[in-house]
Amino acid sequence: MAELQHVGPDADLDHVTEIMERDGAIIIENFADSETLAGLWEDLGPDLQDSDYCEVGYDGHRTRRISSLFARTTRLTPIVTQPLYLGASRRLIQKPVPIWIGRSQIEMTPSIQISASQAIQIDPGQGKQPLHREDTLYLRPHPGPVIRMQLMLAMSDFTAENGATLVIPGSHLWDDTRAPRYAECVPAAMPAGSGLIFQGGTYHSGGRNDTDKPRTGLTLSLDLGSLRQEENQYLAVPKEKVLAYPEEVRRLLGYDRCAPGVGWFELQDPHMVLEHDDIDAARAAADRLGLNAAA
Ligand SMILES: O=C(O)CCC(=O)C(=O)O
Ligand SMILES: [Fe+2]
Repeated sequence: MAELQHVGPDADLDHVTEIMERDGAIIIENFADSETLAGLWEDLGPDLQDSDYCEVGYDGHRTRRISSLFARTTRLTPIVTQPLYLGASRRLIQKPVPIWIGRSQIEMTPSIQISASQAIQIDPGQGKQPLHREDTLYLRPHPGPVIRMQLMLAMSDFTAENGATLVIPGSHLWDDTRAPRYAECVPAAMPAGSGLIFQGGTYHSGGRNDTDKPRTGLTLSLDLGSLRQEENQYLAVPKEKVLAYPEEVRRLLGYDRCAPGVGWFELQDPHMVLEHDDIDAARAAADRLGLNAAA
């Protein structure tokens, strides 16, 4: 049975990208520092505690889930911009595409965006989740281009006994006729603060918790910028919360255009709505910066 490779946060991006291409998954140890992790517990722990068990069996009747994470905490910048996660995601998703505009052939590189966010607490007694692919959501054939990169950050230790995410290494390369089986899974056992990164096409599921303590993870997805975001970030994160993040994260939250032009507002770069109160000011600022030519 293939094992999941573990690397440290200083691993070489080429090396991590090669493993992601081969195995479809990797564990980055010390993904989050202890201060960030403690802050996430402070902001999200009480909300998780107050939430009810999920109603849908697939989500887990002994599982608590909270979403809209970018509104519940402002501490996700080092998580979503972690260089190996964002770096490998950019390399695998943002492949240049040759296009013709009239008689000129040019290459355009799509953007990347945050798609969904959840904290997931699997309580004692929760059974295994059905195996699935995250990118099934977009009903694309497999194998195919990488359109999603998922992160599962261990907020508590993940073990084979307490419901560590189950992963089938290499399954991102399978076609759609092959069914996933639990016998092929390996548990993403990792200490709190580690991050499991996996491709959207990699089969995985939540594991069974046979212990007497909950297992808590935080999951985020980065998707190809021209797809609709799984979680509606414009509804999930109020503008004042978006403004608490740096421009790189605001753009990842969807205030950006994907080349050649998906996501514009008033023919403008939508990030302008975060900088100016009215569209005329945004238009003037965009003109000054020459941004309108670059749709
Ligand atoms: O909680 C986990 O380990 C995985 C959950 C999952 O894959 C999902 O809900 O899509
Ligand atoms: Fe999943």
